[in-house]
Amino acid sequence: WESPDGRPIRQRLLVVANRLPVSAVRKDKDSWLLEINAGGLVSALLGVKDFEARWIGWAGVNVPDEVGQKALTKALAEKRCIPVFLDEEIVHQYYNGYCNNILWPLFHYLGLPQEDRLATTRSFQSQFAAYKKANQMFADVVNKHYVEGDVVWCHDYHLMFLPKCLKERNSKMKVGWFLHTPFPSSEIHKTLPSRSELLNAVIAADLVGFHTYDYARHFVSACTRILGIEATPEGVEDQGRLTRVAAFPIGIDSERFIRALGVPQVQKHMKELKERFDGRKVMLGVDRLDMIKGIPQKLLAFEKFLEEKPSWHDKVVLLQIAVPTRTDVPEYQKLSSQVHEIVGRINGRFGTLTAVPIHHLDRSLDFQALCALYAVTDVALVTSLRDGMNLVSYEFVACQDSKKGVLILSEFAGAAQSLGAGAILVNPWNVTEVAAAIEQALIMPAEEREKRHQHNFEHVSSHTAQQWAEFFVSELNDTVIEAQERIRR
Ligand code: ADQ
Repeated sequence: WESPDGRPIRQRLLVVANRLPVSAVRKDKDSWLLEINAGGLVSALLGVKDFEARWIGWAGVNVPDEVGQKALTKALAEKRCIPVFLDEEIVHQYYNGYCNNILWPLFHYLGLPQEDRLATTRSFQSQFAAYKKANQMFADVVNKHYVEGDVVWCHDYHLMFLPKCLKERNSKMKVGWFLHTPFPSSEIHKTLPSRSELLNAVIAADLVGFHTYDYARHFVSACTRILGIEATPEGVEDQGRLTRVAAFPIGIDSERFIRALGVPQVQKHMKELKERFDGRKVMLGVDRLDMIKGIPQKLLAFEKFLEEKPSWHDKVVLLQIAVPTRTDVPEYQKLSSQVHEIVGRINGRFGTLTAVPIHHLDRSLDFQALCALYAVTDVALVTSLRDGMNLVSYEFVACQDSKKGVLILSEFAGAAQSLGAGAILVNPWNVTEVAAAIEQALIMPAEEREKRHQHNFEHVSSHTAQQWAEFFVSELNDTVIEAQERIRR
């Protein structure tokens, strides 16, 4: 194996995630249009030194025919991606059902869905069966492409069963698993009907990683309390076999954001935004439209601030960019209506004929527009009710080196543990506290802003996505070597 620049490759890295980092659009029977979704994870993994990464995952489209599957596989191979084909029923039960309707809300402390709690457990059981089946399908693809010595890195709550499927077939495979969401308190995890099976499947991995030490601690507690196995200083031990459990806080490719600010198109955007909002302080929210992001709570806090501080009415604007997700799910449709209703009410109450206090956009922004927005913002508002890390807070900090704006950050986002000293930390459920934080941020003296920003900027630029990935992979290698040495002793 050689890297694209001809260097010899020590090891191959198989990255297994539910979704491949590409969008695939079918052009005709046997041709596809592919676009790589540039994001933190992609650039982190592409940049991992001495490894060649391949992705294995679902392309996000249903391809029922063999001709289409063959053509897509071939096109993806050029992007170093390998598809797992899931049919509509599996996607419905595994992805929409077990992953997004059960695990996602549970891991964010929103509980299990009512109907599953009350009604028969039939739908829960069939969704869990589909989850296991889908994980086995991912394992089959990994096994097909695995070469001895490869490192296999499984990602997120969609693939908690995968480590077990892989190790059952090949106990020597180096398997790591990383969770991008929080891992909740063991008291929450305990409510899940398949609690033990899932934990047992995860600890089949050699290394299990989380964004924060707290999530790792919750996971270890769940293992000791639910499975009755031993906690050790390194992780958990079951019948003499150690699974290492540790925190690996993710970062971003900060250089990519900093570089973008120098691009003429971005500077043009910035100039337009500055002119558009001249004389007003700009506050910004960038979130996926998801209950965990606390968008209604953020809007209520802003409303309270405007209610209590009338002198600010025409001096501040909140730009809330919320990309819709899971739009076919009734709970998400309800959230969207609720957000629109609150925005309408606030703009009706505090707007004038020429200006409104909130600009709410229901869509994604391209990278350059996003960087320009981050750069002209005075105060960023991240009020997640729970969030594994929250990369928006990192991206904002990366783009603020000249403005030195203020970050208001939920204490329930993983990022609070790394950016807490520079941000104003808030409890997003406490609307009065967030309203007070908005005022504190808007009037903060330049010297304090600079000090806080410096703290955060140093963190964001020195804890990058690439380092995160390299650290995880090297720890996985070391963990396996240590385990082999222990066995030999
Ligand atoms: P997400 O829940 O997606 O990720 P986050 O970490 O904030 O949350 O990342 C969102 C990404 O989407 C950011 O890169 C942001 O720029 C982009 N984005 C969001 N809204 C956008 C918009 N309107 N237009 C354009 N881009 C937008 C999950 C977990 C997080 C964890 C990450 C990484 O829920 O807690 O930090 O994975 O592990």
